[in-house]
Amino acid sequence: MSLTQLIKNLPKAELHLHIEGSLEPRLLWELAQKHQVKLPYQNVREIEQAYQFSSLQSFLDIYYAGANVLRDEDDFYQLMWSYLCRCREENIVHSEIMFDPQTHTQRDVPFSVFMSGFERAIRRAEKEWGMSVLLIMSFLRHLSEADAIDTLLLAKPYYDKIHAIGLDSSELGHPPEKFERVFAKASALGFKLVAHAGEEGPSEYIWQAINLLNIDRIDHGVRCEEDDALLALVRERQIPLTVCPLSNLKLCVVDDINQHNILRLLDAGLLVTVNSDDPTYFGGYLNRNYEVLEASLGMNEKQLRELVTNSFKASFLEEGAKAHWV
Ligand code: ES4
Ligand code: ZN
Repeated sequence: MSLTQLIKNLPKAELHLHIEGSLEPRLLWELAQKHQVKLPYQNVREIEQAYQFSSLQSFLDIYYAGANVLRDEDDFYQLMWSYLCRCREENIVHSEIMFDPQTHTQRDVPFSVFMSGFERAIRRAEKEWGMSVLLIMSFLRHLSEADAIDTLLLAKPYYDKIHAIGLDSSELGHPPEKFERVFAKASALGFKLVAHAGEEGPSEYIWQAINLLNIDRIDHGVRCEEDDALLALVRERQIPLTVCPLSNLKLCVVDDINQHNILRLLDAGLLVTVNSDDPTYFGGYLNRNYEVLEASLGMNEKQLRELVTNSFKASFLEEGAKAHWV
């Protein structure tokens, strides 16, 4: 069997996926028509052509503009349902999905609207093909910690639907230490913790995420290689890294995919995983991210199997459920 076929056939988990980043240009276009939202694009092709970025910020500007077409319960249902159907096609049996409540509450779209849309799609996928999903509520780090605390309070009626807390958006200038108190509160409430760190930000932000936020997993984290002591710690503690190769390429975190360090980190014994981040914006869902590793870095079958096993090991599934996959 070819490696491409094996990539498709192996049951996989995805641990780093922003649901707002799975909005397809076609759905974006249809929802803009439905709600009469004015877009700076004349058709779906122009939306696709706008997906050219040179930095995290240039991407985020388009990502937040795109999310503005999500208005009612059914919009959030369609968004989640499309991604879950894609999971079925790609043999992603478990996904830990991030959503950004502040992107919606800031526009006066309340928790009740997006949570019910998400839940309706998730329940259907669980029932129809046994898909397993956990939700990660992510705070926008360019906003204040007080805003994150307010958001944590607003989410109270939905705590049983949320498994973990995350931290995303513009990294530079917004270090993890800014969110120490809200992460401590979330931990006391029993949530697992993750944070984006060491994507565009320096390795110091990874130290802070580990030492000040007490995270269970790092999103991206590829810049841990710049600090030997940090690299050793991440390896010893087996702190998982959710790496997103096509995202790193599109946002110019690496100049060339041939230079990506994911297989080097894997071979050095770190618990690294492959993920798609914002698949419609970065040019590929999960399987495409694995395929790129084969095509550009010469990933072999052993490395592929390790990465896939890691995706379950690093998940927040209970040990019994994990044991089924690893
Ligand atoms: C994101 Cl790639 C990335 N980094 C930080 N925040 C994000 N939100 C959505 N995608
Ligand atoms: Zn991300």
